[in-house]
Parts: sequence; structure tokens; C-alpha cells
Amino acid sequence: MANNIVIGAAQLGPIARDESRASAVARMIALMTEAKGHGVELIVFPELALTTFFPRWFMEDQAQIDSYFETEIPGPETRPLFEAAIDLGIGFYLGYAELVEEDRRMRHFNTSILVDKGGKVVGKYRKVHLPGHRENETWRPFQHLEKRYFETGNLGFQTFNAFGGVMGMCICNDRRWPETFRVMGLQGVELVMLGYNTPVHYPPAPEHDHLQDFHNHLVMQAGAYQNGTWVVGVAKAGNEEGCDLIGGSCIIAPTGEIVAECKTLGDELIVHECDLERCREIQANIFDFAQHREPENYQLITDTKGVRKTV
Ligand code: CDT
Repeated sequence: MANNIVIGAAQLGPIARDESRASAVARMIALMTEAKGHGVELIVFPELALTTFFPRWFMEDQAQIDSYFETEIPGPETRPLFEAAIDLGIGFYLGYAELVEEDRRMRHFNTSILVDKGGKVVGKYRKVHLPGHRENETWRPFQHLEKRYFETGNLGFQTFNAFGGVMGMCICNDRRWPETFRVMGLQGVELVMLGYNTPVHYPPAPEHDHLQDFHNHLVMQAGAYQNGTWVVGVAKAGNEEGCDLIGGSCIIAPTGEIVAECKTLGDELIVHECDLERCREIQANIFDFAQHREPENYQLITDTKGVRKTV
């Protein structure tokens, strides 16, 4: 029996450094309103969707750094997004920088939330794989200081019963790691949502710049197929403060096939009706984990972080 959910992937074009959250939220509400016309029930926005991608700049003033973070969600500037979602009866995934007091100290996370059609937060994820570097590397044309500004997420890769299925989340660089998808796959995930900000230029290995779009789809399609799950990957795209970000936002079926894909580098909505039952085509067959996995042979995966040479 089919179990359909109409999904929207809401790609955003660049957000300028001086663009207000109110402006970013207004752009997201416009996409949400367009999505309503297509019967969308759940819409996915990018990573750090409320501001410019600030880890591209080295900053030492903690107050300046913290100005890119949210201390409450919804807060005064994000409440209109929640209100629009309730009015339209649409759930959403949103990426943002989270500043929270936890364990009696202020903590910074690169976070996403899953919000239901009633405006209630039903899931939270904090980015585990933080790419880039910690110190100012002046040889780079732009910085990628996620390791400086964020802590490693402390919530693991949970799944959530919502929208009639098993929902999972991750963020950007997480998609390159098979462990991300497999941990959720082992919980029977049916839809993985993720936002990304991926520069075209990768300073440590510029010879791979022309492969950025390929690698983006390669890892998400593999994650979908190898775990028999729908994947929705959504970019912040285009030329943001002089830095080109890839687009290619897409919806991927559990077979690994891209069924919808953005064609621009600006604000753009794509829609697909996803039958969550289609996960069984893969999960009950070629990747029937209970029948075919051999975990006793995979011990190195959790025993070691780096390479451990055995010969
Ligand atoms: N936002 C994010 O995680 N971006 C990285 C860029 C490459 S690593 C510097 C990514 O994996 O797409």
C-alpha cells in the first residue's frame, strides 16, 4: 500500500552578509507559499539558512561571531516562518546556527530542526562532521572555519516518527560519510533531509573543483540506494559574497535515482510525491540488513578514527 508524502526542496540563492534574517525568512515564506500550490506537506531548506555562510570569514570578536547564531527558535525574526507554516499546514526542515546554554556553558552547534504542520519542533540534529579548519589560513581565498565556530554535534543520528514515516536529518559534509546514512538506515529511515553550502572551489585540492557537482550527487545517491531511503538535499547556491556555491538541489528515490533537480543557482522550488513504501524495494531485498549484513567484519569502523595499517 502506498504511503505518499509530497516533498518540496526549497533551494536558496546567495544571502548577503548584510541581509537581515527577516529578508531570508521572507524568501523562505515565498517558497513555502509557492509549495502550497503544489500540495507540498514538508519543505526542506538549506544549512544555515538564516544568514550568509559566515564560516568563510575569520573573526575573533565573540560578540560578532554570536550575532550569526540563534538563541531561541522561534525568535522574533523567525516566528513569521513558523506562523506561515501553521497557516499553510506545511512542515519544514531548517538549518541554523544554534547558541545554547548547556552543561552550564554556552555552546555553539550547526543545527537543523524538523517542524511539524502545527509549528512544533519534532526533531533536532546537530552536525557531527565539521569540515574545514580552526585557524586563520591566510593563503586561502576564503576560510572554512566550521571547526572553529562550532562544536561537534552531541545528538547522534536519530530518527523521528513524523509525517507518517521514519524521518532522519544530517547537514552538508555529513552526506559525504557513509556512516551517516548507515546509522539512520539501521533505524529503518525512510526520508533523510539535508541542507548544504558547498563552495565550487576547494582550496586544498583545486584539481577537484570541476567534480563538486558530481561528488554532491554521487554521495547522496549512494546514501539513498545503500539504505533504501528517500534523500532530499538542498543547497544554498550561487555567488555569495564572492564565493561560488554549487546548486544541484535534488530529491532522490530509494533506488538512487534523482527524480527532481533544481536547474538554477537562485531561489527555486522542486516538488515530488514520495511514496515511503518504495523503501521496501531496497530494504526488503538487496539491502535487507538483517539477512545480509556481516557486522562482525566491520569492527574497524568504530574502533578507529584514522587509518590503522594492517600490513
Ligand atoms: N558546509 C559544508 O559542510 N561544506 C563542505 C565544504 C567542503 S569542506 C571545506 C561540504 O562538505 O560540502
